[in-house]
Amino acid sequence: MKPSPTRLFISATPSGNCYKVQLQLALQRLRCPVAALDILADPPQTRSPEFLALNPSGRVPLMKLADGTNLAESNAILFYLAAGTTYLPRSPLTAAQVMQWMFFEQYSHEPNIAVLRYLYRWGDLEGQPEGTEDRLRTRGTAALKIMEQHLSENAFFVTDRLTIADVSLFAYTHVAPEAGFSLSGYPAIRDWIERVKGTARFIPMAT
Ligand SMILES: N[C@@H](CCC(=O)N[C@@H](CS)C(=O)NCC(=O)O)C(=O)O
Repeated sequence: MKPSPTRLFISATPSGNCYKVQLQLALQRLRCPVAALDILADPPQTRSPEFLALNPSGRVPLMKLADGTNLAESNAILFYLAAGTTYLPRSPLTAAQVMQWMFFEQYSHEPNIAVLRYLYRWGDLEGQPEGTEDRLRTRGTAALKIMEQHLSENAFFVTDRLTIADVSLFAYTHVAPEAGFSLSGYPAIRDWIERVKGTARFIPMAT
């Protein structure tokens, strides 16, 4: 038996990393009380001594489990929730391919697209070191091209149905236009976004 989730700490500011977990909970019909922290406060509520005691990296999402475990990192939380379900296939190779895309999301996608979205919506884009926007846009575009190529031959990232690789990548891809990434040149990504949105029990991200 997996200890069940007892509390999910999220950001009050709409965050793809937090939304991934909320979407996965909804897909699996799991209920969990949510606590929203103000990450824009000075200092951010994620950096309070109380929260740092739960997650020393001072970031959300963070999921508390019934056995007292505090689980951090959005993709690790997805992995935990999905273990034993069709959202994380059992075959070692297929599971590794799910991981492959989730590491891609955290290394090549999220640090560029999510960071640029944050700077566009809430941050100080003008105050960033010269070349920041160009660098994030070039790398974010490279990630979108890799996704487009893969999705032009596959309905979902790993199997013929949605896995946590899709949930992970969906979070910041569908809001990439908020960071000035037009999806008009990415028809396969746009079709995939509609497929994910059409999944039973899908919930939208807060705006
Ligand atoms: N790699 C982490 C990134 C988490 C992250 O960057 N969280 C942001 C919100 S999206 C946060 O907590 N920011 C507040 C802070 O850094 O104090 C994950 O996937 O969970």
